[in-house]
Amino acid sequence: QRLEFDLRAALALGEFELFYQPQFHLAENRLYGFEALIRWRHPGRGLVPPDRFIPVAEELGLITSIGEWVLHQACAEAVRWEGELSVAVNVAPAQLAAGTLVAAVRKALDTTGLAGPRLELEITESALLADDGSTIEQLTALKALGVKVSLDDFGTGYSSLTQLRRFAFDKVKIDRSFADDTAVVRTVAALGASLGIRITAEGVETAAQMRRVHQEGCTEAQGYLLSRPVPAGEVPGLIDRFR
Ligand code: G
Ligand code: G
Ligand code: MN
Ligand code: NA
Repeated sequence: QRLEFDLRAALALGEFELFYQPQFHLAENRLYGFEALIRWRHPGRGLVPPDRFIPVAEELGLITSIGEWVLHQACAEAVRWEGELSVAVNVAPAQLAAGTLVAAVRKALDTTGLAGPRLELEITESALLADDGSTIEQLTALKALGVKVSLDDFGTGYSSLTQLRRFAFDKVKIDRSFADDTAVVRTVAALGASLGIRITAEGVETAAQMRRVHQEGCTEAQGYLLSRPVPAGEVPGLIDRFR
């Protein structure tokens, strides 16, 4: 109850912030961008993780306005990073269902000056399941802006392969629950290679996993081994560390 009440005010009070986790290009052996991950800095509760409040925000109908804040904030912070690093933003299914995502992305790019190709949107397949055609249409319009579209948490749903045929995703992110499953990593990497889709291994926590996902053909990796998500202020230091 109390959480719901506070959540309604959080945006106006400026209590949200973005943490960033590095995304690493394996073949080129370099940092290429960061995934933005929202946190709620609540005065009494401390740092609230998204799993605690995103579902509530969805129920309360707050997710589109929070999502628009995330888009703007991520683009505004990324445009100041050194190099042409990309920023990946998670998009809730409700943002696509609302039909306002394309306008929100265009506005974020226009007001911050971030180039479209530096923005990646991470979509889960649940966003595509309910699609009446309008989701694919929006994703197509986003690609026309140069924005990249990734299929997130790949393998956890029950129709992942079907979703790959419905839209030309730029990237597939293998869910972190498969980080140790060589057969799955190898098969999805091979699928990506034959379809010309970049494949990210998520949840890479050990050097052995990193070697394996590289060897099996993933193009990119993300996980605690490289870095946990860090506050925006620590991003420049991380960029230096990866140079
Ligand atoms: O940040 P963490 O690793 O705890 O993220 C937990 C979950 O919350 C992940 O599924 C992630 O995709 C989701 N998440 C993080 N930030 C955002 C955001 O800005 N918008 C939406 N819709 N989901 C997010
Ligand atoms: O659903 P999505 O892939 O957007 O979620 C990202 C989530 O994964 C965030 O909660 C992030 O903190 C978490 N995460 C990122 N790297 C690792 C990792 O190496 N191990 C684990 N257990 N979680 C990770
Ligand atoms: Mn994600
Ligand atoms: Na994911």
